[in-house]
Amino acid sequence: MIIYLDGAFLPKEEAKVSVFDHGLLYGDGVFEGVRAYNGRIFRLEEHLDRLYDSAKTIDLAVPITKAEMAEAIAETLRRNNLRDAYIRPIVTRGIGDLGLDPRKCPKPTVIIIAVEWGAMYGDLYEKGLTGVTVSIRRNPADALPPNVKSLNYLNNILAKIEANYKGGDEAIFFDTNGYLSEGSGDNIYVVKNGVIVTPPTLNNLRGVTRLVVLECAADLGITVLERNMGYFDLYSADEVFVTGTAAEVAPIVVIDGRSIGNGRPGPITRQLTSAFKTATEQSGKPIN
Ligand code: PXG
Repeated sequence: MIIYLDGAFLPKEEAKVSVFDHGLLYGDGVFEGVRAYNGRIFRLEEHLDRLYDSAKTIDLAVPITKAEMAEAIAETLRRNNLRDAYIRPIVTRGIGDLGLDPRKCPKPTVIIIAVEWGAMYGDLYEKGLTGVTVSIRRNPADALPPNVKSLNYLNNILAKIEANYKGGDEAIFFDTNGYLSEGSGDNIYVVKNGVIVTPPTLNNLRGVTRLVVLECAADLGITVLERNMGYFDLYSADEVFVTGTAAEVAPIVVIDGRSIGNGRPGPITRQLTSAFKTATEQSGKPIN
């Protein structure tokens, strides 16, 4: 496995970061999760825009341009002979001292990891996932905005731990106002009477998959509403599904022990799963 690290392509064993890197010491940095399907990088531009916007928000100057990052990602895939992959670009604050002041970190660290990747949930796409609402709230936008895809994912990890203990496949977050937010690593949607409803993106991550799925819904003539929702909307839904680069489009058929709709993946979720698959097959930036 070859890793990109600060302009060099290194074997995994040699790709090492300092213990003084603030990415490690403070979770000070940003990342992305990108997929390549059949030799093409899916929605790379949107992922890079979000990476650089996340960095801008935390006042981190990415030391290479978006075009250079795009080429480094493609080259990482080439050097690893990957055509279907999950790609993890990371930019950390870089090496500093044990204080948290980022002014002590002159040079951000840039890392790109790429691994072979198939479906995340395996046969669960057919069966559907179980979701559990968690007591821990999504971090509010006026604290650490969920739209910053930062290296500090403890909020999400705590939600995942709670879901693990409660025996669910995915954690479902509410925000500090009691509004439905998102999953631990995916955006959430409720289908009711043929209409898709999804939360606005202040209290969750503006997912790239979300963007694509909303385009697919428009193409299919399905109405999508963005509005705040609560427990009522979730438990009384006809269908619930989540979307993400890793999860793609995944049905949730049980939440907190209650069956959603008839307890099986619903027709709108299935249509979107299929439309999304077509999108991944028909678009993307060629690696070569
Ligand atoms: N919300 C959060 C909190 C995420 O981390 C999404 C939504 C979906 O965004 P995209 O752009 O991928 O459609 C994510 C995705 C995982 C994992 O293991 C997921 C993400 C990052 C790291 C790991 O499921 N991000």
